[in-house]
Amino acid sequence: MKLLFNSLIFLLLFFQLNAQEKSATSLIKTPKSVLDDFMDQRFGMFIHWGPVTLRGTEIGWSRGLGVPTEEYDNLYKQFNPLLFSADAWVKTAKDAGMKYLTITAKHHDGFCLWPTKFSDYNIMSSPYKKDILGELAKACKKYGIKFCVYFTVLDWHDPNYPIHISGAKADPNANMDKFVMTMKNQLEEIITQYDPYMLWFDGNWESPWTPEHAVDVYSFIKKLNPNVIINNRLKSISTNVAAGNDHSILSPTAIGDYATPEQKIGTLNMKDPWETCMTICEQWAWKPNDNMKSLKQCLQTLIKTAGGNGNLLFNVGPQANGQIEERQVKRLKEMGDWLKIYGESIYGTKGGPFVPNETYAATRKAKKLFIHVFERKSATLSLPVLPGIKVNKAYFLKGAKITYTQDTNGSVTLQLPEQLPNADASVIVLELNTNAGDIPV
Ligand code: FHN
Repeated sequence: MKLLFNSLIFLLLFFQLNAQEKSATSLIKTPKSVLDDFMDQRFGMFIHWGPVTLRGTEIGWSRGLGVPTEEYDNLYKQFNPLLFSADAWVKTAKDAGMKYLTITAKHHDGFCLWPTKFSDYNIMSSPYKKDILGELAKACKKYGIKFCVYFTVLDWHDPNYPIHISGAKADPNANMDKFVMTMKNQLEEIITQYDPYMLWFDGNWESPWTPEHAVDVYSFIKKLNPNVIINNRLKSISTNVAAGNDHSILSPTAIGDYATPEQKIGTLNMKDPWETCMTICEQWAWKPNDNMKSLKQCLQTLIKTAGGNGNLLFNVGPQANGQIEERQVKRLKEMGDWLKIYGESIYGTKGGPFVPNETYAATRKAKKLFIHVFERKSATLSLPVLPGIKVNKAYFLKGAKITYTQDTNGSVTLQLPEQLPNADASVIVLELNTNAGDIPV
């Protein structure tokens, strides 16, 4: 009898999971041409911002854990970023060489940076009373930057979402159906009013959020705009167990277009699109005297990400007054200055064919192979074998010729000058006798 009961349970689970996967596989896919365009952009600005910047603690996570919940939930009454300028933020992104911008429209604390009709907990209830999303969308259009939106599927502030503080038990009086309805209404506002290029979902690891919700919301979005790009954080694996809910890979059961390794550079992957998200400092939201990455760290993160065939979504946390810290603006400008000279080796390239390492990372486009050299460990740099490939020319991008040898099995040895052209990352171009994209990884 017990065996019969267990087999019935197994069959029920099997058919339910099967139904989920079937419904997932029948979802409208983002056109490959749109995804290819996204991956060609290579570099975007991530922005985590909200009333919590008045405390300098982490957005969402410090609510009730560092900042008392009552105090946190009333910060919006003092939030008045009079120095906010969407043009200044977007110009900072453009000057950094960034091609898209992703703003936390709603993070886990539930505060909305646009005048949503479906929650009073929004920017119009603050003293500032201006539509942050609308201003940024307009400025992005003006400067040719693609406007993107971060949206959390967990909202510890909304009484209809069952978990009200990170780690707390689910509230039986909450109403998930109403919560998902509000989410869909808000996503419809965002998609129809601001036309985002990409939606960056987050927060899919808590138990109230199920794969069925993910399929439902994904399908809803695609009916509004089949071309909007969606990351893998509506549903990244077949269960929503937080532990090990690794977003770094695009699992077969994922719902969404690309993987999202966080605070680490993804591994070389020529099959599945991916985008590393990383902070320029340590905290996502602004923090006083936070440690900021050096220019070398920033550039090598971008280059190793591109070398892995991924994008970099690089995060700044603007201050409560609405300004991005001057030192962060300066660091991003330094990245942009490098990209002004060497951007050809990043934008519109493919990663590989070599696995990025501490000495170099490779990208490729047409018959060019770009070798980004991070440091001169010796007078020569030997590259892995390039079977059947002939190097016709070698030179520094925008610079001098390079002496090299290539032996019969195709391995290449470059002679490096005493002084490399750029202390953080020098770019060597190898012009090949064939399309570099065809070289097997
Ligand atoms: O909990 C969030 C965190 O605050 C931040 O938004 C990052 C950005 O990718 N995502 C979640 C942690 O994985």
